[in-house]
Amino acid sequence: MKSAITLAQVPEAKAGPFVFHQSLPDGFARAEKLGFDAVELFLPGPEFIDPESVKAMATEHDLGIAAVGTGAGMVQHGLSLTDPDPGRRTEALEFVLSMIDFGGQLGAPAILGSMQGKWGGEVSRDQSLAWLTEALQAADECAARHGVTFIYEPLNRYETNQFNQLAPAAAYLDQHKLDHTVLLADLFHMNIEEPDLGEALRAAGPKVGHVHFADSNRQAIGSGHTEMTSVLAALREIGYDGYLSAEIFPLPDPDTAALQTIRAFRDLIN
Ligand code: LER
Ligand code: MN
Repeated sequence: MKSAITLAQVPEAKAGPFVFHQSLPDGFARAEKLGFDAVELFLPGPEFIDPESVKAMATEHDLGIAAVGTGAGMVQHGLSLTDPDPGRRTEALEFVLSMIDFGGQLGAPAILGSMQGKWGGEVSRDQSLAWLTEALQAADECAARHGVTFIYEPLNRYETNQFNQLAPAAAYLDQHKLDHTVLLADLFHMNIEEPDLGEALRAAGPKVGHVHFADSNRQAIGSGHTEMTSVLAALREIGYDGYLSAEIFPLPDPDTAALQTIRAFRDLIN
């Protein structure tokens, strides 16, 4: 397993669960100094920076790009793949596909989190799932063309009502033959939704393609009450060899949160 830390460049996400909000060169330098393997990027969109410049920073600092988020489409533009307005759905899908293209040029997968939206009001669960499936099929194909995966993230009940747990999401991906789409096991969301974190990881097995490494309070591992030994045992059991990426609040400050994360990672991995 490999370590990663989040770098965000979205002003609307200043209060969100991302560690470094400094400039990208500064964030890459801090990640390298602390010994992380990679960074996960949360950017306003694909025009924010040329992928070649990101590649140059990654090479300079000997860091991988673990993944790129798509949540700016929601936090900056209010876009959702399950919006009742067809024009807004198209805009949302174009944004997601453009981030898959961006990540693809870096060999990195894109993540679908908040832009999956939710159903309710005039939109039935079936209708919403049909729209989500259509979008995921396009995203799955686009990721496959780039030779990367697409990452779907079940979120806790306060953020979505599409999928809140790993096992039903894994069955749904299978049912729709979304073979290039993997699941994001965000330990913070799982702490709210899964009766047993280890069991949930074992149930999703090979579908687990990315992990958000966060304690129960969404702070650095060691700050809350999530029991990590059994989580690591389950990840090892399913043969997980991807990233443990710290999508956490920068508390008490970004450097301390990052340092605590890398120490926890090393303690757990060794
Ligand atoms: C995104 O990775 C995530 O976990 C969401 O909670 C962000 O809204
Ligand atoms: Mn997450």
